[in-house]
Amino acid sequence: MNIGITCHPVTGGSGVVASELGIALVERGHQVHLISYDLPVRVDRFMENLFYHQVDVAVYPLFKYPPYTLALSAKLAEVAKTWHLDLLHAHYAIPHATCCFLAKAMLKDSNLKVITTLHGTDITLVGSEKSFHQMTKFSIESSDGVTCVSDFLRKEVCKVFNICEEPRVIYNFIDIEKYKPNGCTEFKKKLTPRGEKIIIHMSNFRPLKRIDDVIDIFRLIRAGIPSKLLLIGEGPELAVAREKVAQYHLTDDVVFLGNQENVENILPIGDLLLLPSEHESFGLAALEALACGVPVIGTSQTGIPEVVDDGKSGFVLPLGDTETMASKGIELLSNERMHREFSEHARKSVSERFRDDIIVKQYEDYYREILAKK
Ligand code: GMT
Repeated sequence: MNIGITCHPVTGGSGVVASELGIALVERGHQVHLISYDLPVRVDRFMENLFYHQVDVAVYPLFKYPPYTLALSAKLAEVAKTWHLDLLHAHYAIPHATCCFLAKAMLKDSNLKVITTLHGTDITLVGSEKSFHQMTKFSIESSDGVTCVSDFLRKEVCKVFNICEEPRVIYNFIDIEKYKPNGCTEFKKKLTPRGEKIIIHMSNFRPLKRIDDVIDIFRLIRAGIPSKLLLIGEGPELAVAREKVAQYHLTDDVVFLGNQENVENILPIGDLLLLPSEHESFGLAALEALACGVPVIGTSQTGIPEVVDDGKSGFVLPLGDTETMASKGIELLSNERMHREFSEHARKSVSERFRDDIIVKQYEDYYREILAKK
């Protein structure tokens, strides 16, 4: 198939999924065209059938805001026509599903299909906002096919937009050869000279990630068991985190790593990942940690319970219950046998349910199903 993919190219789960899907599809013999304003994250090598088309927005004094969505729509139509694309795959509803709809409308007589993958905040935050609600609903309903990255998100789409039949759940996926446990590295030895435990949080540091909770949980765990906290990522809450770490006198035990390209080299040194989010449709960070054999503590009112097996590969607990999260963390970190069992189960369940070859095939099958529709 000839496939066009458009996504938010910056660091963030939806961009990661979009580009890794593009690469995996090329490896399976398809031709993929990535279309965005920047090269999407994790596209780190040349591949013969992987193309990147940059969207440039013309500046004109009349435009207070550069019309990126119009430029993207025009580029999508141009690429679809020139390269005879079979379908456009939009990741994240706004603005991508809308732009794909426009591109298709511009190519009146083509058989081009549009598939939209909903990732989470496009529904739970952006799409729920009044000013975007109608446009998001319209764009989802105008797509030829719609997928959600979890059943939790599918139910949200039903609740928020009253679109209940259409979306197909296709989970996010992982390359288990890249994300794997690799024992104790030099970095770990240096970081934990007294054999402290390593706790990790990885996100884009937005308010919904509840960084305050991460630090509270860590403070309580550290009081019971010597440990260090590694914070991976950047975002608006980072300054708040630094302040709180200083206020609790935790500076020596918290390491701010910023954005990291190759998290598969860092995650395996962790003993536990914390993801106490308020909203989380899936939790790609949790999946990446589990594949590395790192148990996860996350929140129950999200899609995380579909990824983390409660009591087997981690714990899913109510939002804001930092005390229970900390006590479960201490229980896990102080019981070697329990930790080993959780770690083994994490790796096993991820490879059985979220391995890239299993999930990418589901996308291929779904593409074919949509292409076969009149
Ligand atoms: O987590 C974020 O804020 C980034 C966001 C995105 O769109 O890039 O992530 C969403 O999509 C990821 C990939 O499907 C999911 O793993 C995340 O759970 C989801 N984030 C939220 O629902 C908050």
